[in-house]
Amino acid sequence: SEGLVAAMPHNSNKEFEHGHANALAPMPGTTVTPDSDEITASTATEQDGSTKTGHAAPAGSNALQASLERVRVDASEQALTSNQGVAVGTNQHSLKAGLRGPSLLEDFILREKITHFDHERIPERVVHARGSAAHGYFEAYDALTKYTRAAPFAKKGKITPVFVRFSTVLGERGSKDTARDARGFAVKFYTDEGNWDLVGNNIPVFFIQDAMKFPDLVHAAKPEPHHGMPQAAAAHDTFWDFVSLMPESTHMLLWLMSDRGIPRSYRMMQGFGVHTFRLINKQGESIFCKFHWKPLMGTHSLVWDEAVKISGADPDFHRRDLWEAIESGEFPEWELGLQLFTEQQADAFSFDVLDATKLIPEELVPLTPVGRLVLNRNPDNFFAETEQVAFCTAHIIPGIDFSNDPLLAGRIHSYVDTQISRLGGANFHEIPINAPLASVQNNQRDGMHRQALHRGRVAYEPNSLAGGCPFQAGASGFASFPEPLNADKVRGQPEKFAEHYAQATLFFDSQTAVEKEHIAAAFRFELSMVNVPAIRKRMLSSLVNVSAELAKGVAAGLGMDVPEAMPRACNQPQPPEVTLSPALSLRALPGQCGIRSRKVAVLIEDGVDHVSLRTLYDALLEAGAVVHFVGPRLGIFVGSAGEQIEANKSMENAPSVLFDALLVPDGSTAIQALAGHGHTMEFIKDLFRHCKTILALGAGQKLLEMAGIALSMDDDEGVLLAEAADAATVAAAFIKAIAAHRHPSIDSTAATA
Ligand code: HDE
Repeated sequence: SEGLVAAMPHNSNKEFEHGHANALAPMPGTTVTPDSDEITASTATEQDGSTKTGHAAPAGSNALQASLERVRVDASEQALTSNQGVAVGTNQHSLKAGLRGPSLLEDFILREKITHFDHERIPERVVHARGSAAHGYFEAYDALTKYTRAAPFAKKGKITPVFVRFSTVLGERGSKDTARDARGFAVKFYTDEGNWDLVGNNIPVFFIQDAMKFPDLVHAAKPEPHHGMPQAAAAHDTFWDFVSLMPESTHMLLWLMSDRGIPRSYRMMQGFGVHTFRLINKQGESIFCKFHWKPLMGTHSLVWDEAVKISGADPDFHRRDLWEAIESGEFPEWELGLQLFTEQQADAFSFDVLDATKLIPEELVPLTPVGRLVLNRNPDNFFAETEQVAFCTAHIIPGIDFSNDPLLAGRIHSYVDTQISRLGGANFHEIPINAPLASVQNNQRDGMHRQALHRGRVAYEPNSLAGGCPFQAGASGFASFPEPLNADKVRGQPEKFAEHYAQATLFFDSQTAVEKEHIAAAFRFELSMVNVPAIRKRMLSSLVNVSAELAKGVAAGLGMDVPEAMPRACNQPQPPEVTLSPALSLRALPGQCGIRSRKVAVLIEDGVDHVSLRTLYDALLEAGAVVHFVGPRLGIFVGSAGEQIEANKSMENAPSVLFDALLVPDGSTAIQALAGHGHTMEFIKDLFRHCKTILALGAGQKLLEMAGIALSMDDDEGVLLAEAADAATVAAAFIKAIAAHRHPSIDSTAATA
């Protein structure tokens, strides 16, 4: 009979990476077809529509692909050459005076190769060093011209190419993906009016209110400077010393200690622009705005024990997840929602909208959905694209403007500045991944690594020799909102900035019981890694202001008494408008994506019942899941009626933390054999402990019993039991249970397990 193998679908957009012959050809433009009338801008000096950096992409193809296509390199059927294009005869031996003689200085081929190698590394990002990225597009649901003249929102259905990079914050470039940390969510829109970078995080607030404190925050959070530890972790003295002395960080700490700090996948996180921005329409009218990305797959997280184990089993967990999903045609998608509010509304809020440690509850200003973001193509080259992409908050376009958020002000400077040292000079905008699709014309010249060949003798304005070109765009160019200002020059902050706890309390109170437990457990773990007792105590005294319940829980876990509350900077804050916000709880936002791309492990051994397995396998594939056959070793196993089943994973190379669900098949010989392997019990127990869905068929139920799982739990939605004959009927329940992500009824053990 036909053998069972794990199905590995692939992304037809990337066919050439799966052995397609014409590897150099650009991929078809069907996924992103920019409006041809909107990307036709040519330049004053060149009318030839070439695809040089900064020039218009040919209409009707994927604009972003076309702009990168000119730099794509493919070596198939090519000879090896030096950097000067000289064919290299042998790549094995250096040039020597005699076979046993000294190597010769004239060996330019060796020297070029080694010299280039010596300079392969560039500085990593100061923060957000570790990241993963993908190409895609943004599609506007409708024209948003009432509020903004920004190009991506110009009309219904408008497509704008994007490049999106997700990242951790604290770890170095090679650190693990599943650290407890905030995640970066940076989107570069290649609009036809220039590049717009929306450089956000998966948490809607930040630690500090003023850019002045950013270097202090990062120095405190990064590995301690004397011994360089810990890597990719905030669980150490200097971080907690700093934040316990900076009560404004409390709200962000609550988010970070919640399960949001350990996302299941980049595809399952929200994104936030964090700061208040302005939208400006053609008439020059402005409205305040906050940007929110919501994943279609729902927002899901790991549990701590799982995150710790994944970091050992697969430090690239999130990178691999994103890559594999896109490669298999499961294109992740987010909806962009805006919170739009007027200056008058803002003035009346109990908090200041210029304070990045505060969010605007969705109950106060609901989200207006305006478009969707789809990621549908992996980069060709990690370094050229993911590493060299330069996101800068200063990159905004007509129709969007900054607010006076003092944290944002520092960012507007910092990002451009940091690229200059990271990417080696002021021309980083010419690196293909950073080059706008819109035409670039100005009188800036020269600098390291200049690519553009500016023609003519004019590099100044005003001029008459070049007919005044490039000319000022006037009303169609970027214009800042003319906000009237009449103020003293001071170092200080607005009064409402002094209130630090109301929204931390709102966040905590809005969580479900399980989420609250996880927050307390995370604080307990982090503070248990702090060696100086006074720091722990200070942090606890701050938590008393958030919630007595939380402070009590954390203190008990540390074997400490609850201290006095930390004195507040603001004793009579304005009462908050919202005291409960379900949108802040992960459990309140169900996914809509079923089980597409979810990973299901099937334990196999010789003697498994093939018939029932095939039924479930087909049902799972039909529902879009990725099924892996996990054996005590790789290779072929033989089913009870002689069928062949190939294990593509082993319990050794793929422990159960890497899967979303488990199917234990029927077949008493197989179950007996599985019971004899060292990894089996751990595999099952971890899945159970992490509250994921398990289905055991027939004899497979025995294995659960041996792993200490009480079969009386069979009415629990997370552990399903059935006879092999009922495989077809139980399939739907299994799929529904996997879609629930985790099962709260057994969840409370997870954080502490
Ligand atoms: Fe960043 N941040 N940041 N940040 N940030 C950087 O820029 C900075 C802040 C964020 O995938 C750096 O290119 C300052 C908030 C992301 O390439 C640097 C301040 C938010 C990324 C920098 C902040 C972010 C960065 C390091 C306070 C969420 C990665 C390398 C005033 C809204 C982008 C680089 C990518 C990266 C400075 C605070 C998000 C040093 C000075 C708030 C997603 O310029």
